[in-house]
Amino acid sequence: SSLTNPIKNHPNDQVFELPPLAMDAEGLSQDFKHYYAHTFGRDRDCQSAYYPYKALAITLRDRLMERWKRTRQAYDETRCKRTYYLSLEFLMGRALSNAMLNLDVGGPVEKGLYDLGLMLEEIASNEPDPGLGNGGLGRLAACFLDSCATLQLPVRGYGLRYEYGMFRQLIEKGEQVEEPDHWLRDGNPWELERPEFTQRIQFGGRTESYTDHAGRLVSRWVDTHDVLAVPYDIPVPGYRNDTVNTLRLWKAAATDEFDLDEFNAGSYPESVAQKNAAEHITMVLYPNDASENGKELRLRQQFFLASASIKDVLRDWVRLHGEDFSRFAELNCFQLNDTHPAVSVAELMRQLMDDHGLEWDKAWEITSSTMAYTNHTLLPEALERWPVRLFRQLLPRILEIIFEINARFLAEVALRWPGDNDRQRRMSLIEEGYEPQVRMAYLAIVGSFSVNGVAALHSELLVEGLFRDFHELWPAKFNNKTNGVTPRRWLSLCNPGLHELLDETIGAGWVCKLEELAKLAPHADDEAFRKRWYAIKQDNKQRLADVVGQLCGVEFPVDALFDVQVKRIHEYKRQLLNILHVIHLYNRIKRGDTENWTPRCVLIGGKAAPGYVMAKQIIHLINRVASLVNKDPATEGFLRVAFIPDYRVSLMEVIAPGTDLSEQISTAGKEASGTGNMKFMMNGAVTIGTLDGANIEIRDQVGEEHFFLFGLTAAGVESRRQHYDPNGIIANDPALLDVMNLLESGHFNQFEGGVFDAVIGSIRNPHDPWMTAADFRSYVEAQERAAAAYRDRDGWVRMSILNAARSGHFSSDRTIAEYNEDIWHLEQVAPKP
Ligand code: B1H
Repeated sequence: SSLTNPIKNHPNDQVFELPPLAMDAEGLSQDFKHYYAHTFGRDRDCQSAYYPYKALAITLRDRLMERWKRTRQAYDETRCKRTYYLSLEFLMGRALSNAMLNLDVGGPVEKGLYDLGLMLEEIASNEPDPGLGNGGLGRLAACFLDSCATLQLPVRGYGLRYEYGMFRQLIEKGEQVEEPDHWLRDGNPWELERPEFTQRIQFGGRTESYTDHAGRLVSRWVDTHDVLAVPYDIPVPGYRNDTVNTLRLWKAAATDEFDLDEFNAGSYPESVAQKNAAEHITMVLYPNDASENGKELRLRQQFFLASASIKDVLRDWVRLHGEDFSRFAELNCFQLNDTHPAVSVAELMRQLMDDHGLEWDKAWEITSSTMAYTNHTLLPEALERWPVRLFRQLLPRILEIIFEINARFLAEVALRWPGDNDRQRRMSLIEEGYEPQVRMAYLAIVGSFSVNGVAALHSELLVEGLFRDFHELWPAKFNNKTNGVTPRRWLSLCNPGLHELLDETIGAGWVCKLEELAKLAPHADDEAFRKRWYAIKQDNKQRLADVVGQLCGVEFPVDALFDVQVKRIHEYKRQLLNILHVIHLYNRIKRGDTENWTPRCVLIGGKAAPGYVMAKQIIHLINRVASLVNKDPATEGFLRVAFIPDYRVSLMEVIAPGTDLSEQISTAGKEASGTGNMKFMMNGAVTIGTLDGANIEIRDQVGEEHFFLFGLTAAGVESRRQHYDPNGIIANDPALLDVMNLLESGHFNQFEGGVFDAVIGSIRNPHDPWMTAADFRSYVEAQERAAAAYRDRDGWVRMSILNAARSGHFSSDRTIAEYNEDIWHLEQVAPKP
């Protein structure tokens, strides 16, 4: 198409040199009016709130655009080393306020709009919240891109431009209902289509061997059904530093070729309609968090991302360095966000050999020194395995390469442990059996020079358990990178009240040097400071209470303890334990056991994967408990419970600042890290939690006296398994017995016989992997300590201040600095002024 035709008469670059755009209120509002009236052709009669948003977005995008080009030029001209963050998910959240913060134009924009009689906040609320991710893993990718741009590291994100992101969650009669999220319907002002960088991706077909011009017998992939990959670039601005990095998202498009046989048979419409199938690849995000589903379309998505991104990188390499790949590994690194893009290992081999003529050893040398893999979970249900049969059908050339990698790898294992056939079987990239499978995590480990977990405990458990054999073979490959979150979105943007107090108290340096929050600690002893801290928290709680009122129809009084658990719904995260505690509190109220009571508002939110029946039942139960508790007059002034629908990034921006008590109560050893725990801590919430994931490091930082710890340790969980007796525990704990009796009496499902049998039954199951009953007693006691602590306002506010003060370690700037120091080795590159 003309979009992809190369230009012959290249205009002089100076033609496109433009003076910098105005950053003051007047200049910004001038542009805003121009886009609103001239570009979008709206006037005061337009009733849609969307156009003012769009005009403002384009106004800001122009300012990013200038800096974007200078950043690209700086990277090109310095020939610097680069890293590519490959991920099936990027949960970016809203871009507008982030762009304003990073460009430092918040004040002028607000004033410019105000002078036009417009309210910035109302306009900004019209931006859809792009949900191109499930949860922690996708949001981590977004925080990482933010930190890379802020640290001026040449890192580019590669992902998929899903037409439909994470489903919208409605609650009907207490149950989750999914609605498609067509987030692109009104266009996306933040993306820039780049059809000139379209790539052609192969699927299907077969391999054949032939003799190349050098007389070597080689393999090639033929008779393929190709799909085009069209890139859309999203700007990723750094914090006030003129760097704008790129997130490149691929959209699938049909080629303009016809199936000639069908065409000639006269089935023209059928032949055109077939093109549709190609475009399905990037239609929808798979809504599973921490579990795989093994669908063919998902493998297509994975290969589509891997192939398009690697082709893009190699084309750029050839543009700058020609066909000489000898320095490629020195100047490039791919970071694999879990095993979802792990097929990249084989695909880079394929492109180096089949498209660029390298021999195996050279290609392997390059591949295995450019790939790095991050593992995000130990849960067996999340470990990706693809049937060999599916690979053979969809990616025959890739399968050939995986077999060859495996043969060479197993030879290495045999050399190190001669005759240890069991070990070879354990470590093989292919799991044998009725339906042989490719183990994607093993492919990622064998093909990478670095393998990391996402919190200290998680990384330890990886090398002691799942990856033990590989650790024995290559101990130096394995490392830890404890997760972090960006303080720009998760403090500066979402908590303006606290932001202002911090600037005034310790200066503005904390935004990029979050360790400086430590300077807050002495102020915890200052009564006047505590008063201001408390006032800000109460304002934020009111803001949250307003949202809960609107979305749940439940009134949250702000003098109560706000107790919050928001995250994907999963058995291992134990929302069920939370609700057992709520029922226990309800029982206490009913029996009049309310002396020295701390009023409490419990908020729970999160999506269940649509096919995860148990998770959906848990949501149903939470809603039933909430409505019963809230409408019982006995609970007035003591307890309120709400389930907040459609939990997402923009809601967390209101929830984290308004929370007193952060629930991080997973079964120890199961939550790889958690990142919500860090967002709460930064905003001055105190954690009630188990010794799991990054909770352990949070507690180390803040001190045990400022953290409500409960529950078995990871080792304790494993040793208890053999003789776990939940029924004995229930029988011997009157409080838990009361809770179970109320649940089992059908009190929460009158006229809906049996709907909660599976959830309730799981608690009594001696094989319950999540051991909910085992931790109940200790959880209730920790909750009692938290409630008592909250009654001592000064003590609580001190604790809140110290939590924020010691959260500096959990900035993703620290995490990314470690990735760079230990894995990427990138130089900082600043754009020229
Ligand atoms: C995490 C996932 C995940 N771990 C499969 N694994 C998916 C697995 O679509 N899929 O197939 C999607 C997501 N997500 C989370 O990663 C961990 O559970 C958190 O503990 C961790 O904080 C987060 C970021 O490292």
